[in-house]
Formats: sequence, structure tokens, C-alpha cells
Amino acid sequence: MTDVVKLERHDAIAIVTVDSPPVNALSAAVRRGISETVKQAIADPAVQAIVLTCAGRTFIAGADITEFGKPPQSPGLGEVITELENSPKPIVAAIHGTALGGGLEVALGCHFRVAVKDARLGLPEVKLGLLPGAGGTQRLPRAVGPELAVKMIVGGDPIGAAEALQHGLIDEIVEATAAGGEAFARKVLAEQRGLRRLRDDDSKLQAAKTDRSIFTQAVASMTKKARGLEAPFAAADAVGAAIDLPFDEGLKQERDGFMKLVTGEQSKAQRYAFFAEREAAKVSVPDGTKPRPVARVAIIGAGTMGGGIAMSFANAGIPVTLIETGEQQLKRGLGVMQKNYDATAARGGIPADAPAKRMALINGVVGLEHVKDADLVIEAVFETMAVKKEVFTAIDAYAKPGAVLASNTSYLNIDEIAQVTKRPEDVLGMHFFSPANVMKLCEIVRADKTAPDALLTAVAIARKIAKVPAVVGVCDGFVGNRMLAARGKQAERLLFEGALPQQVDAVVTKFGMPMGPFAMGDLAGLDIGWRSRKDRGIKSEIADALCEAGRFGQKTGKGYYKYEAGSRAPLPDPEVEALINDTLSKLGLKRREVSDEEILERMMYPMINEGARILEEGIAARPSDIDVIWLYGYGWPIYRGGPMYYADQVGLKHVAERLSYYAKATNDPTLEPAPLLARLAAEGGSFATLTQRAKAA
Ligand code: T1G
Repeated sequence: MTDVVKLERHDAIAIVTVDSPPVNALSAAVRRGISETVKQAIADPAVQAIVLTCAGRTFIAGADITEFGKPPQSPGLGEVITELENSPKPIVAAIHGTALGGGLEVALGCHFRVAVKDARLGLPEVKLGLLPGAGGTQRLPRAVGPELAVKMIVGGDPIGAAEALQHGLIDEIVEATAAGGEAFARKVLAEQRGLRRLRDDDSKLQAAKTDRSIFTQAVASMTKKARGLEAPFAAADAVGAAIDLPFDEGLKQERDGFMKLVTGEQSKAQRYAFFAEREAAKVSVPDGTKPRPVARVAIIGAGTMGGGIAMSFANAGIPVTLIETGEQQLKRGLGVMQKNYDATAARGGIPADAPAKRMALINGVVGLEHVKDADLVIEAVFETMAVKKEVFTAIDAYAKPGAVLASNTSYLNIDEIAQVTKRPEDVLGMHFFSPANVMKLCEIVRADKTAPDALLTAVAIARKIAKVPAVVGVCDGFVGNRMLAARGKQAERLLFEGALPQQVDAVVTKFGMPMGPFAMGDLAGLDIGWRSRKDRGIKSEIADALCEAGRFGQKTGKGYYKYEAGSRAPLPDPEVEALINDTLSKLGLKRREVSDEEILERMMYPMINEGARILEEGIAARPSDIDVIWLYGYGWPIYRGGPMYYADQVGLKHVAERLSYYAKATNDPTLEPAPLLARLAAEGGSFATLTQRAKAA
């Protein structure tokens, strides 16, 4: 018995309860506690069986991630699990909430496992750039077979109790955790069941030993989207070792793989991202501020964004009133959502009955008066200030007192929108990313008069619909688009200096971004920028020439690239090079050799510089918030942590020096390091120190 692990005895059954909030992570104290308490129970002659369970909201949710990178403390987790497995008395793990990572590995070391029906079980280590390091890659394949083990370990997503029972990961679904575990332990004793030590049970590996394709095909399908990541492949190798090697040799290979990853740069970045995501949801509001309840949401506009946002709420079981200007627009919007749900169900992404259940939560209507019952109103209409003001004037009249009024604008001034209402304190931005039912980020824009509880309401509801919230202030393009614009400006300039679209995009995608700036331009449509430049009387000679030639991007089958019919694959087009040469010679400009290294620096450093300005202006509270925005809104590779984290990896001194160099070389003073960046570079500081300071404040 220790502070964090309790022991009770119910005549012949010992109940060992881990009680270490918030998620019973396997800190050194918890590991020591489990080891000592189980030893105590084993030594007690009155005890015939042991139940291992947890207090609080969840079973053990893994190793304590904050301990990684620090000197290891004993006992090691592997040691504790071996003690459990070698116990002469049956040990039953009783699971509720999420048994994840080291938590599931502890349960796999027990002889039996029971769980409540809404429990989830998984080995998500790859999401931290790791692999299960305490026997999970050796015991899970023995419990459920290599195919499901590969899916769970290489993919990282948990499974539910029903699926766990179906595949033999758990022995029974119980009503209540501890009581269910105790009843099961009594059954084991009554039926004199033998102790099932997974290390000794290869029965589920036999098929893959004879036909390895079971394993290789599972690995191939699970690593399809693992470009640039090390952990999924190392995790797959470890599961392969379970098939090929005796248990202890497999365990050794797993350990070696784990140690290599845990000390590697990728996992450090992914662990940083884990905590950055949680920090981003912490906003500075007066103590005691509570979010307002949200039982019903109204969404205005059933277009691409409105439809995706509505699906996100329905996916979380929250009823939605979806409002359009006419029956036809409504019918079209609902049709697209139905089609999306059916397609997801068809590929097994959601249960077969989910499309009907979720569409039933979405009530399509015509007329803004229908916002009257909503606790939160989200406007997703055409992106002009005039239309926004018209809509907000109307919802201000109809919405009930206390409703939060949010705009999904991606760059317009929320303060200006709020001013047309009599309740600016209830107005803010909730900027979703397309496709809104898929993209995780929700950039929450805090306007000048936004009330603290309205802000907390938006953050809380964003988390409830499985989005990652990040709070930003009002400025043109908020955080993400503002930094993207700084990159876009350099991308355009590089074409004037001699680079080609495919060279720039290749550098950016090699770095790990899903797409380069020019392929993105083609996807969005070059004519949008062209029209707005013409409206503002400014020129971008190369982009203008492309548009004058009818090259608007994917929608016209050619832009910076050409596209074959029915394909979205960007193909370099000699016509574009010719057009660039022609435009530059008309401007009297000569192309020069541009290195990939220069391209990378000019793609990343101006963004980082803009990030520093954003921090100076208080538009973002922490550098890690900026990273969260890029990770979950713009496809920044998770194993690089985010632009501000990356800047620290490169070194702010180097970033500042290169920016100064490019400012002079391209005669662009906006590239001069922002004061914050220059100061940090001069004092040998980093953005991480700023995040720490913000956290301590
Ligand atoms: N270690 C340390 N802190 C943790 C933690 C962990 N494993 N999990 C959560 N926290 C903190 C978190 O930072 C937050 O702190 C608070 O708990 C609540 O979390 C050897 C190598 C369990 C599904 O990857 O997925 O085991 O911000 O806000 O939304 O093989 O937390 O309040 O100060 O996320 O209800 C594997 C990680 C570890 C699971 C709950 N395990 N956790 O979600 O709450 S590696 C994981 C989660 C491992 C072994 C290996 C989620 C959750 P604060 P939260 P939530």
C-alpha cells in the first residue's frame, strides 16, 4: 500500500487500486506502488486472487510521458509487468475509461482482463513517435493475433470493449469495474481456471508463422500514410519479431527499438506536440469562469464549410439546426452530407447505422429566425463583410440571451462584425478548416469585447466535437493564414529569381508538408487571387500571366502545373517555364540558380518571423499555440513539432542571421528579424523558454 496505490481485501480477493489523478499515468511512484502492493497481496496467505483496478476517470492511460528524457527510476515498467505475469495467484485487470500504452501493457501482463462496455483499449505510442516499450508488441499479438495487433500498434487507435471481447483481448464485459473484476476473480477460483500467461501462448501466431502475408499485408495498409515517420515502421518490426522470435528475444528487440525512438528527435517533437495541444486549450480568464452550457447548435450556411461543421457536431451527438436561404440550397447541402456519411460507412470508418443516426440530429430549415433555440450559433456564409454584417444583425435579433454567436470567417475583422450586434460580448470567431468534418483545428478568435465565459464555451465545445482549439486575437488572417501569406510572398518572389514551381513544392513536400504553395494555389484556384489583385490594383506578373492564359489551376486543368483529366496529380508543364521566362525577360529580369537550401529557408524563416510578430502583438499567447495551429490546420509534419519548435531546433541565431541576409539580398526590409526574434537570438534564448514562461505565469 502506498500513497498512490491502495490495497483492500474482500476475504480471499485482494483489490489493488491505483489512484493517481488525472489519468493514473505510470509514474515511478505508481510503478513502485503496484509492485509493492501486489507483492504484499501475493505474500498474504488469505489472498487467493488479485484484482488490479484504478480510481478516477480512467484505468492507467500509459507511462508518465513527463518522465521521458529524464534519468530512469526503478522499478522499470517491464519489471513490474513480469512480476504480475509471474504471480502464482490469478490477477484480473478491471478496466474502465482508457487502458492505453503502458496501461494496456500492465493489463496484458495480468492473467485475465475485464472491462466496462464503454472502455477503450489501445497502444497509441506511435502517436508519440514511440512503440510500446513494455511488452505490448509481444503480448498483444499473442492475445488478439498479428493482424489486429498491427492495426492497433502501427495505427495507434484504441478499440472498444466489444471488439476487445470479440478478439480475446478481454475475457468479459462487466457492469461495474472493481465489483465486476472481483466477481470474475471469484469465478476463476471457483472454476479453478489455469493462469493464462500471454508470454507462453503462441496459438494465435501460428497462422502468420506459416503465411507471413497476413502480417505483411496488415503492415502495408497501416503504413500507407506514415510518410516521414520512423515509429510506425519500427513498431511493425517489433510485432514481426513476435512472430519470428521466442518471447524474450522479441522483448529485447522491442526494447532496443523503443530506446532508439525515445531518444530520437521525432519522438521529442511529437511529445512536445502532445503537451502543446493540451496547453492550447488553457486560456487566461478570471478564476471561476465557467463555460456556458451548449445543448443545441445552429449553423448558418449548408455549403462546404457549414456542412462539415454540422457533421462535426452530429458526430459528437449534438443536435444541429442547419439554416439556409432556400430549400434548393438546403437540399443540396444535406445531400452532400448524406453522401459523405454513406461513403465513410461504406469503407467501415463509422458503423453502418451511423449515417441515419447522425443525419437525424441535423434539422435543415430555411430562415434565420430558427436560431432562437440555439445555445451557440455558427455563421458559415459567403466571405464578405457586407454579408457577415447582414447575418449578424439578424441573428442578434433572433438569438436567445446568452447564446454565443460565432463567425467561421477565415480572415475578416471579428470586432467589426461584433459591432453590428447589441451583444458584442457574446461574439467571437470559430475558424474551422476544410473539410471541417475532418480537419482537427478550430482557431478561436477572441474579439475585443468577447466575454471570458463565451470564450471558454467555444474552447470547451471545440474539444467536445474532437477539435483542437487554439485561441488567437483579431488580425488579418489570424495566425495560420497570416503566416501562410508570408510564405506565399517568398514563394512568388522565388519564381521571379529563377526557381520553378515544381522545385519549390518539392522542397516543401520533402520537408514533410502535404503540399507545396504552388500546388495549393492550383487547388484553391488562381483566379480568386487574380480578381482580388485587380480589385486592389496590384500586380503579380507571373501569376497574372498564368490567369490571362486561362490557367486557373485544377479547375481549368492547368495552372502552375497541368493535370490530366480526372487526376489531381500536379505535372510540371514546360509551358509554365516558357511563360515565366517570357514574363521575366519582359521585366528585364534574369533567372539565377536557386538552391534547395535557400528555398527551404525562405519558405520557413519568414513564417517563423511572422510568428514572432504575432507573439509580440499578443495575437497568440504561446509559441506552442502557433505550432498547434500549424500541426492541426496546415498539415505541418508532427515529427517536426511546428514552425516555432522547428526554429528552436535550427537555432534562433541562425534563423535571424539568414533572415537579415535575405532582407538585404532581396531588398525586402520585412524580412528583417522581428524584435522578439532578434532579442531571443541575441540572448541565446528560444521560443521554448517563452512557452515555459507563459506556462509559469
Ligand atoms: N503521461 C503524463 N501526463 C498525461 C498522460 C500521460 N501518459 N496522459 C494524460 N496526461 C495529462 C495531460 O497532459 C493533461 O494534463 C491531463 O493528463 C489530462 O489529459 C512504455 C511508452 C488519456 C485519452 O499516449 O491520450 O505508455 O493539461 O487533457 O482529453 O509502452 O490524455 O491537465 O496538466 O488529454 O480526457 C501512452 C496519452 C504513453 C495516452 C485523456 N499513452 N493520453 O484525454 O484529458 S507512452 C498515451 C491521452 C507509453 C509504454 C509507452 C489522453 C487521455 P494537464 P487530457 P482527456
